[in-house]
Amino acid sequence: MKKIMVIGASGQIGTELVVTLRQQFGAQNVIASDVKDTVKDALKDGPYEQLDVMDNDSLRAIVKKHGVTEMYLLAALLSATAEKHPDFAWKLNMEGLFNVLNLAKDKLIDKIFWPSSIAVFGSNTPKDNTPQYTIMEPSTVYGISKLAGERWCEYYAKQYNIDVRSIRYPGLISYTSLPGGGTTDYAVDIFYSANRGDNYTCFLSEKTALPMMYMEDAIRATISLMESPIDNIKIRSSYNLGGISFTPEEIYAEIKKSRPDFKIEYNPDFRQKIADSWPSSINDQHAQNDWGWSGKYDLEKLCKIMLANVLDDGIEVK
Ligand code: AKB
Repeated sequence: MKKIMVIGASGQIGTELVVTLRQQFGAQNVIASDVKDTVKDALKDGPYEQLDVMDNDSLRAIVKKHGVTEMYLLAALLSATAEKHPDFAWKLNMEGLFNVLNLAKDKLIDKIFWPSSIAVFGSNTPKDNTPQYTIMEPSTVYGISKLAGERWCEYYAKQYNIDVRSIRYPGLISYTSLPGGGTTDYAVDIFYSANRGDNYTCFLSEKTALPMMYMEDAIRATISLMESPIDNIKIRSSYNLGGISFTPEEIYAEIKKSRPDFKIEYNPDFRQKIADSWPSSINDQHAQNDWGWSGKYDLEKLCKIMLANVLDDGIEVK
């Protein structure tokens, strides 16, 4: 019997992932877990465990208590916040991963999902249609932790025969749960301003193209990767995932079609340097070939859904 645990369940990806996993595998078979002691409404229909993933003893006790077989580890500090707290970001991002990898090494769990990011690439990486295998050289704390994490995942997979699977997420766009501390967060924030009727001040410049993805595509990709037959998983570091690439200027133009009075100005801050070091678009041929990946959402579809739903109930779910 599959028992899934999601660590970082209150975050942007975690909330939607838990909801979808519970629909597919049953609410009682998906244990949501987060460092937060209050449980979000969206997570209240199944088990919840308050946990700091760096607390290895508690992690192991919870895994044994529920007989967890699969782990999705989402707890991490993202790019912008990690630059402000480099020591803590390294500690959380790496210790959390080792604690979970060692659960599989000690045969307490069978399978792991761990998210990597486009942040593993750096300014010497080819920017357009960035291939799976290329120059990496990340220049952010977050990117360094993700690249190191990828190497460790592959090492554990090869040395200890562990089934660990991973995706290099682009910027993720969703309305049920806010992102926090990322460089791509502008592409979510902008919809809140548009729907409130405020002007938006963008922290990236108008021409900064970045790979992005609507959350439903990201969740589908994640579960599809995890459910694929083991022989299909050829890459044990992390799979490139492309999504759609656009600039602030382009998303603004798309939003303006439905909100003609909406205004934007550009005031790039420290996050511009981070964005400049990342690819503009990603080649995900390996994900397509190995486990049949294909995305469904383009910029137009994404904007329509976001505008229809952001602030719809007047509540921002954090
Ligand atoms: C961030 O901006 O830090 C994240 C990411 C691309 O991994 N959204």
